[in-house]
Amino acid sequence: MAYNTLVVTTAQGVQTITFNRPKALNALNSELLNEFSQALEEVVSNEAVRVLVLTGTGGKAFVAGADINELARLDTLKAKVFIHRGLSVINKLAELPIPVIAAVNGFALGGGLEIAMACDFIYAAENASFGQPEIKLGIIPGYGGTQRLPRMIGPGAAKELLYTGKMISAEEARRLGIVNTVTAAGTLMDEVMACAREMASKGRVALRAIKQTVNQGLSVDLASGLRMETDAFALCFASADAKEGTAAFLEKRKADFKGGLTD
Ligand code: DAK
Repeated sequence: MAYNTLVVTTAQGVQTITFNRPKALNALNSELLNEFSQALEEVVSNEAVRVLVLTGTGGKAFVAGADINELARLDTLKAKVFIHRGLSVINKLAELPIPVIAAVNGFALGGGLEIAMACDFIYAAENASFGQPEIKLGIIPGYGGTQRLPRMIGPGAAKELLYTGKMISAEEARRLGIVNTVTAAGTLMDEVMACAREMASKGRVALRAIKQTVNQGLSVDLASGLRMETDAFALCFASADAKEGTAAFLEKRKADFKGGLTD
């Protein structure tokens, strides 16, 4: 499907969705949110996609937040619709059954950082910058920033960013634990793709089980999380990929995971 505000490409099991409103630094307007929601639906229904990568068009921005032109026109009732639409997209992203990497190539501000944090992890170009500037607009984050950021970096560091709205560099974001890897600007996508292809070559059922167990385990006590792990571990043995992985080891060959969801 063709989109106005996104570019979608797929190669070797890795789909890349590029936010594409360069004149507005890829800010999130209603059209982009609607198209992103549709693109995520298509990812869920396409078994050939094993890993998703999100990035922004141009060298300047991943996503510079919600579109402030639209924000300025909100009243309370319109804000409710805006909240509902935005949250359902972020939840859909966070709950995708495949790994998602945010390749942050520039500004990741406000809703842009919130999208990146809803991915499984973040790679950033050295020129990228991060922040939750909502406080400067007299509002607060609405796509999970008050919840995901403290869970990621602890309440003290998160509150400082949330209360001041200041921007931090890619290197500072790595030091705080927001970003896994910082790359040279020109090599970001190569490094992200190498990581994505590595994951895409693994068993789909096991990847899904790890993602769900880690994510759900973070909001329960350790004993409950360990029980989830036990169930997910057992479930993996229903997959052809588990048989292939163990057989390949014993036969001293490289595993060829097909990624099927059933035996
Ligand atoms: N919205 C609309 N246009 C934007 C934009 C944005 N967020 N960010 C940049 N642009 C536009 C600029 O207006 C400019 O357009 P023209 O003037 O050329 O037409 C163009 O992009 C280039 O920007 P600059 O000229 O400003 O470029 P600079 O390099 O000088 O500065 C910057 C880059 C990223 C530092 C600056 O553009 C900036 O501060 N942008 C705004 C960042 C920001 O505050 N983002 C919004 C955060 S608030 C909600 C859920 C979520 C949210 C809200 C509600 N609910 C559930 C209700 C989310 C809120 C946010 O994300």
